[in-house]
Amino acid sequence: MKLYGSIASPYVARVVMFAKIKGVDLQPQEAPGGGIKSPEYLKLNPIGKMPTLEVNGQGIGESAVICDYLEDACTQKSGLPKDALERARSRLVARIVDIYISPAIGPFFRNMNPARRDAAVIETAAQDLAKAYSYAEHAMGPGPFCVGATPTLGDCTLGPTTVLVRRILTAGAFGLPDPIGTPRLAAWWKALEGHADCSAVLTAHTTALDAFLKAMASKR
Ligand SMILES: N[C@@H](CCC(=O)N[C@@H](CS)C(=O)NCC(=O)O)C(=O)O
Repeated sequence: MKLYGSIASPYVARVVMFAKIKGVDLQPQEAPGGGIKSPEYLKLNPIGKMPTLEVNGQGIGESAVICDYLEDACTQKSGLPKDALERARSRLVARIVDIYISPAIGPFFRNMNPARRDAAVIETAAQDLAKAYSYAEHAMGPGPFCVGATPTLGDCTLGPTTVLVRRILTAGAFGLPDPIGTPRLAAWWKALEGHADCSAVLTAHTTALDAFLKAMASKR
């Protein structure tokens, strides 16, 4: 089993963290052919995005599906809560990240340059993002993690995305309010940072993301 992509990507970091809480050490490596647009990589994953998991020569794309695969294939330790309703909550947090939080981040990336920034677009995206975080908070169960006393899929999905939001939109050029400003989300973040496996992945993700942002800024 090989995972392709960079830990700077929140989607790759999600898979690495999910594998880790399941007791599977899955370190991302450079895409075959030297990049995610190479013919070798596109053969495994024609979407041309990271991550891709290679299993027996076959490629599995999309981080959510890779996590599903790991949950099905690596059964020694589950990455989801035991109770069905709690499992649904954990999955719901992950889904909210994919269909509400991540799309609200896109406009910020397209408006990084202050000189060419569309203020109305940013205003709408900021409102969408705040709403999306309130949906995630509503989906959470009793904590301190998304659901219960140990990290599960929801944490692995929301965690790296929150690093990105805090790095670029809160501490970065946009000055948005901290997405973890409510007591429940602040307690969730503290739990994540205090968990050895989660915090190791968050640190690796943050370091790689900072290097990526620095390289991007020097190109502008
Ligand atoms: N829905 C995909 C999104 C993956 C994604 O957007 N990855 C970005 C890196 S953060 C990427 O590969 N971008 C390259 C591109 O779009 O060309 C997933 O969950 O895996």
